[in-house]
Amino acid sequence: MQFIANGRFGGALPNFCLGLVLALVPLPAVALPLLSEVFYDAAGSDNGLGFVEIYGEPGLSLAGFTIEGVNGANGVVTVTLALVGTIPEDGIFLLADDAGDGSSLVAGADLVLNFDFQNGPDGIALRNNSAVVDAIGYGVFGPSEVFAGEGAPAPDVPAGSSLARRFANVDTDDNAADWVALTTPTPGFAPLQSVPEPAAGALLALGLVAIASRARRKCAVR
Ligand SMILES: [Ca+2]
Ligand SMILES: [Ca+2]
Ligand SMILES: [Ca+2]
Ligand SMILES: [Ca+2]
Repeated sequence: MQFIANGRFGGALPNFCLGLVLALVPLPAVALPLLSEVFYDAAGSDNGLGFVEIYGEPGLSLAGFTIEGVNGANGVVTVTLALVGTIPEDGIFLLADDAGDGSSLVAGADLVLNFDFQNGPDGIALRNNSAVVDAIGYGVFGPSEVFAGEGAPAPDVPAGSSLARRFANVDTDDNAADWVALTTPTPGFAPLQSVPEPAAGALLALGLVAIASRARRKCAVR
């Protein structure tokens, strides 16, 4: 921010003014697709009950995308699942575990493959070819263990509970902040954070511009 150093403020911009400048910078759009829920430990046997939800732009082809299980004990990838198909109209793609006969006990699956993610500390990653697009690590990781998630780990949840993103369209790249335990898993459904209506957004922007112009006058007086 060259103008701060060379501008008429003659050095540091007062924090108050800097805050307003930052407030006027639009927030970046969240990069999709994202993992939106994982269910790795059903009560009793997990077979046919595990699932991974992916939230994305409807119509996006998942060719080249994979889901990986990462062992928290040593970082070794325990399973790689190649995704097939496209994100459906509702934005939620549901990958469910094969019960052994090609079907799953999870209703509404978009894709059935065979997997059984481990209980924590462990990790699940969404990749697009070699790039990690999104990842979650859950549980308490010891010093010699490998956290393959983002930020700080999400908690390990008891059998029967899932881990879900608070809002499927919000990703701060901190698993501890973004994910919560659900005592009742919700395969195929996810809450979204609403974006302001264009009218409300415009009013908000106008309000910020008015505040900023007042602040600019105030800051320039110094
Ligand atoms: Ca279980
Ligand atoms: Ca299975
Ligand atoms: Ca992320
Ligand atoms: Ca869900």
